[in-house]
Amino acid sequence: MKIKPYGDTLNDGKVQLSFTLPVPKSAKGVTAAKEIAKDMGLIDPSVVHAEALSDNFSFYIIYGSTKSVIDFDKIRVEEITSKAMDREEIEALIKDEFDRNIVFVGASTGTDAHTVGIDAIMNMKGFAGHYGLERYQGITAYNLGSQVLNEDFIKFAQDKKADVLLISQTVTQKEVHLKNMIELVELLESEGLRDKVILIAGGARITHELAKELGYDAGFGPGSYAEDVATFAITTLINKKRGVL
Ligand code: B12
Repeated sequence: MKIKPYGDTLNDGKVQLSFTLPVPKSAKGVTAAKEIAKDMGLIDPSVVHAEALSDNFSFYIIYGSTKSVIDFDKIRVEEITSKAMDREEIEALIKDEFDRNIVFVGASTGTDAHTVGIDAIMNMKGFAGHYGLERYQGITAYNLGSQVLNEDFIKFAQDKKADVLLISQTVTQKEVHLKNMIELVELLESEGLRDKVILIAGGARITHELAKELGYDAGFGPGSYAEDVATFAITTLINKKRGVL
């Protein structure tokens, strides 16, 4: 199936684009923004919003049409397709399958100061009506907060005999998340720990596909909740125990 973006009528190719230019807001700035959009291949771009950010910077929103069409059927992505269990089902599964608590250790690692994402997954009160892992019977959850160095994270996880490691990465500027995520995998491998844990990453710009590429077991993006993560982690642990993985 061939698809293209649309705004008003199907296949009209309408897209919206926004960017900042390092020039004052002016008629010349608006024309420059339009020229850039044309140069990017937009047909009939129009600047629908222009705003001064400061004396020397201005912000533009542009509408236009794109010629781009893609074959949706040819797209292949790795995604987690299994349906998440609810908290009670997960708790019952842990009780049936393990005679101990499953230990999750999580943090926003490296220099990343964002805690809201990892808190949403781990905190007792949870997020958007979904309780966090701390609430689950059969799970011991340690949330180390933010700006936790990979070395310290691993040391803590080792001390607690963690089964599941949860990494949150929000800042992606200059690909700092990639460097940090790769470093963690390398450190785990050098300690001989990589295969002993389930390694899961999450964050606004993390996808399952990216996480897999970087050597993680799974990745979760916006709109994920504790039960998604717990379902994946517990079923993977059970499969490992049974030698299925
Ligand atoms: C709040 C916030 C802050 C707060 C953070 C407070 C705190 N205690 O967390 C403060 C003010 C400290 C802050 C600082 C900075 N911020 Co800030 N911040 C935000 C903001 C407004 C909201 C982020 C948030 O809380 N989202 C809500 C949570 C619930 O969503 P989430 O993180 O996506 O989490 C969900 C999923 O992704 C997933 N998930 C997340 N983590 C994990 C982990 C696991 C294991 C799993 C399974 C799932 C999972 O589950 C969650 C629930 O569904 C965003 C903009 C925005 N509107 O998104 C900018 C934003 C993230 N910040 C940004 C930036 C640049 C910064 C700074 C670098 C700014 C600066 N120059 O100083 C600093 C960071 C410094 C540093 N060293 O990290 C940029 C990041 C751009 C980029 N991609 O790199 C954003 C996008 C703003 C922007 N548009 O520029 N920020």
